[in-house]
Amino acid sequence: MPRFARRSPLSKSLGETPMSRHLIPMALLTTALAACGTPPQDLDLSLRHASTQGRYVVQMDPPAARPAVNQMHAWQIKLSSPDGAPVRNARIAVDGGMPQHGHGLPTRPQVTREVAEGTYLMEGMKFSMTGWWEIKLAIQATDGADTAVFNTVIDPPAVTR
Ligand SMILES: [Cu+2]
Repeated sequence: MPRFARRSPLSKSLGETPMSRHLIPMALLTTALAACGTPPQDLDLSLRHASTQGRYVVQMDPPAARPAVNQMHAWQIKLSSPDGAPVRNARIAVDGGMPQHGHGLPTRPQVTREVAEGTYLMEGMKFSMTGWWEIKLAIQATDGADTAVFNTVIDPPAVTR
């Protein structure tokens, strides 16, 4: 039991040593929290770009309603060749996480089917907190293996009355 545990709240509020011992950790914690919630200014938020090695053009279509924290939702992925032809029969694996927090996705999203030529359904997506998330795709298709990374920022819910 820490020795100051028996002291009255009054003696703590007078700024005696036991209280001031907490000041430095609290300051560090505050700084860490501020850094957590701020995505980099130059983050590429484009939802359509070439895959890492340029084999494909990948377009991510988010759900019509902005994904809210802790809500399962689905995206569509449109895969085409650099000249714009839909890429059929691809296998796409999904990974991701929060680079600033060092954790992955809370679920294991799957690309379940090709809903139209070159358009794939990614189900089981969930963001468990606000902030910067990376979505990483590993693509296997006729023109070879490639990867693509997208960034998305989940905003805190709007204040409502
Ligand atoms: Cu996080």
